[in-house]
Amino acid sequence: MSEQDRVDEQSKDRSLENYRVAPGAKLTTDEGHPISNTDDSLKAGGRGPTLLEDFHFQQKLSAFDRERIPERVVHARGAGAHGYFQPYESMAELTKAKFLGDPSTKTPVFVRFSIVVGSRGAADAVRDVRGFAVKFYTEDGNYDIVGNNMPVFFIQDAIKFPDLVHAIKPEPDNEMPQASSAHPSFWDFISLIPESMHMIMWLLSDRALPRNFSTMQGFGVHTFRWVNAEGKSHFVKYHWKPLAGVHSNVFDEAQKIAGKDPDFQRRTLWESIDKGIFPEYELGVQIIAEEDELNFDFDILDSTKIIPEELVPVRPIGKMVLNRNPDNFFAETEQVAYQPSNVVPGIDFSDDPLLQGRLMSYHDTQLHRLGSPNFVHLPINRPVCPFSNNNQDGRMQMDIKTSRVNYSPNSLGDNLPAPVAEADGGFVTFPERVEGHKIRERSPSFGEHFSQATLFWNSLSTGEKDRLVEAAHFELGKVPQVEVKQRMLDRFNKVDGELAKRVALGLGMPAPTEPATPNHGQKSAALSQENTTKTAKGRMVAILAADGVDGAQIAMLKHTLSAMHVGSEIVSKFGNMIKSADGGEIAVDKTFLTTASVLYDAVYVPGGAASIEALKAHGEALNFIHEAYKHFKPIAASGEGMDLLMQSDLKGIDLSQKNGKVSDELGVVTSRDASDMAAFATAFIDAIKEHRFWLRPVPGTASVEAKAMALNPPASAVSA
Ligand code: HDE
Repeated sequence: MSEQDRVDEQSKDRSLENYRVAPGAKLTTDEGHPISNTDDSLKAGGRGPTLLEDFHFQQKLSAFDRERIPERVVHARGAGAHGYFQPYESMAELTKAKFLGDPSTKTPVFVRFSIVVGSRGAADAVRDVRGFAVKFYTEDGNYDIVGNNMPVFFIQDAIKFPDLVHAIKPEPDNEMPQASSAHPSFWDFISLIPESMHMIMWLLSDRALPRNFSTMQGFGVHTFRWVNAEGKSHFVKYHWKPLAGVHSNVFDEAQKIAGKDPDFQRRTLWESIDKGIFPEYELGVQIIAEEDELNFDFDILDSTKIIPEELVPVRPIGKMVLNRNPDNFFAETEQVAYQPSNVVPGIDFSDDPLLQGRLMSYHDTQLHRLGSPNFVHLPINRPVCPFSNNNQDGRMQMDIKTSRVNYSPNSLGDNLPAPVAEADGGFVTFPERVEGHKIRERSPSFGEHFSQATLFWNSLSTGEKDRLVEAAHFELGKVPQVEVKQRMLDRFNKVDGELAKRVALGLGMPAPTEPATPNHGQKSAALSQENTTKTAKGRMVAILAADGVDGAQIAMLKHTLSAMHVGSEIVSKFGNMIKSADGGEIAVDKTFLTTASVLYDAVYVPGGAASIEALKAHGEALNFIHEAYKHFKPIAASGEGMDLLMQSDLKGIDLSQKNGKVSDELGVVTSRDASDMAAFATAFIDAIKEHRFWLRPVPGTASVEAKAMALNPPASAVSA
């Protein structure tokens, strides 16, 4: 292929088909009138006024004027994907839900991932809770699990939700800050709501900075109910576990991603599906017998509590695969309407007061957002099974009903549509026995707020703890009011005394004088992300290169990477092509200007003396490697590539003595002697599987500061 052909090939838009409508499509009005000119409005003379009779102009502009619908009050920014769910085995023993009853059933799903606080145009990578909403299109109607990426919530009763959301959203006078909880009103509210403390630990942790949607867990949060064909009920909690492992960004990286590519998470979701690397999640359940409802030292109806996996193990029951991107963002991702009240026979609710409130709020919000009860029949919300009832008319009725019978009972239409008896599969609410006085109060069983926050803290690794403390320094550091910070320090002191001291240190405040609540010392392994699946699949590697690069080394590494479903891109100073040392040509995917280190999971520097000399001259290449190192990412270099690493300030790693075939020190994989590229590639893949190397002594990170503090604690860190 000639150079010109290559340039043409590269500049050709590979997704051109996506720009085309139906073959031979002709321009018409919405009513189908053929239109001869859509570029000039109808005027009285070339320089005259526009005429009112221009129906095409009117329709085009008035349709445009109405293109926006109210964004979601929360979870406004999201990204969707289609896929399917398939159970591993029949769950019929526990639920009569048909989509869980047969391992050969593949149920179509539409998933929407979201951030909570930011508006529709916010950046993806911000510190926030993520929504994880799944709509199953089952043969018994739609079932929605509208969950989050954290297993608990801030509040116990839905009546507090507007207060929480007002407090966390931008402040009302100046609408700042966007997509951030780091402002006074949020921390003021939180410092007055002790039940939020467990969730706050999750929000300050790495969980609030997921790397991608494909590497975050999902949780149903509430306790739900499953009912089997015999009418026996069990309580159930849902867990989505990503098969790509659970991974997060570090805060510095997340902030940079928010600027370099605000669409990072929706882009990686889209691109990985496009490339056939489908995000996969295992659905797991914790099953609790009805008789055990009251046998825990917390209330299973309290959404600020988890059920530790040591008490009730998570049983994997099936797999969800996301394998198709939406065709149209508005029609699908924006108009999809999830409702926790969408359940199928075999699934029911618990009395969790947070869930009970949601059962009303989502339907109400869809009526407002989408404007009519007929939102249910928009293509993305429409059930795939037949549906019929006597609901009538309303804005945008999408069906033309032909029967004159629109009431029940009726004799003229054989009393159809006929109610379905329970024995024939009709939904019947579980006949839970309920009694009580009408009171506005909270059960005493909802009264303990700190022990699971402590459990979470105890379960984190040293690095995870460091980053949580750093997050608290940042968040509370944005709060000028000393009394708010003081109240938060008192709360942290109820979680763990050391935690309170470390947070106080960063705020420059005295540690609480009250004795800390004694730490119960319990841990739960499932709460740390470090115990996650290790895989390289789906990761993206930047290959830094310039003219004179060793093309054979690149080819060899790329071969191994793609065999492991790891993507790679050539990053260089200028676009288009570079020449390899042997005279070949290599296409450049991105330049140092159009991409950044934070957008990759790992970096590779191939050999080639001229390439390395050129890269050394660009501060961008050194900065690229330095950032990857600072963000604990795998870095590899072969041959002369090592010389670039040696200039990149990789603190704590001495490469000068490494002259052999393969060495791996804290995720820096090198091979000065590049004769065994296969072994080198394998070592690099192993490093990529780890995702991050937290033990690197990176200056400026809390772990290094914590060590310094342990040696020489400043006076303010010591409680009186
Ligand atoms: Fe939501 N929530 N929420 N929420 N929520 C909404 O519904 C609400 C809560 C969650 O991708 C809204 O369609 C109340 C917990 C997700 O379209 C609204 C309460 C959990 C999504 C609403 C909660 C969630 C929403 C806004 C307190 C995890 C996005 C737009 C009881 C289990 C769904 C909309 C999507 C969206 C109300 C708390 C998850 C206003 C009243 C707990 C994933 O109806």
